[in-house]
Amino acid sequence: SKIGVIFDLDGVIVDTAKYHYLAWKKLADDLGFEFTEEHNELLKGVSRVRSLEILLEIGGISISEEKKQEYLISKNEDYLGFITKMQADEILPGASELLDFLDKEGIKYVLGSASKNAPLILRQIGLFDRFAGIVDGNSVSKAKPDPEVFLIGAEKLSLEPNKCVVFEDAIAGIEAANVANMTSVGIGDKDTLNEADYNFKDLTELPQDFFDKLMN
Ligand code: B16
Ligand code: MG
Repeated sequence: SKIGVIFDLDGVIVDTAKYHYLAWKKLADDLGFEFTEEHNELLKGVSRVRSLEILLEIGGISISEEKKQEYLISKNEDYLGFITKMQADEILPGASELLDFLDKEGIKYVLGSASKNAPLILRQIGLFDRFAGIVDGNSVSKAKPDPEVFLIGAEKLSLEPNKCVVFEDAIAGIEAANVANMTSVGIGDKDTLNEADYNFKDLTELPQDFFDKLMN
């Protein structure tokens, strides 16, 4: 029977985590504490507001709501400085090939990302028009691991959740897909993403017949 695919953005289609890191690190520098790449792992798949809270916890800093709003704006401005320079050559290995394959097979796909900048990033890399729908940080009220983002994705695909296959690089995203009763595919470290139904190091590792058995 018919299936559909929901793609996470950061960590699956592009590596924007490195730009988030640079922008958050600048804020940490300004606030006078160290923010490492290891710390940055904690922010993957997490919303912008939650990311700031985690960052401030790491620095042991407590600030007013007003200051928080100010930092959220300045971090995003710095981040935009990086992503407005992104181009198609930043699409991660295997992603374009997979979209081509899905098009050929007539399998529809939507985006399911926590990022409010997702439409901009997809335009930068030339993939915006390929998706049957975009669900991003602007369209949800509850962040992953809440399944909301993927359940809206299923609606956009006009499919039942158990007919949806989610590609995710973050633990919170795999959790969200599992709670939604979807097939979860972990992209990245399989020990970290051990709750996923399937694991692949990256999208180039996906076997040709991967979708065949899911369609029965
Ligand atoms: P923004 P994804 C997530 O993207 C990132 O992994 C996460 O680090 C970021 O905080 C979040 O988007 C929000 O991004 O500040 O652009 O709204 O993995 O869900 O595609
Ligand atoms: Mg991600």
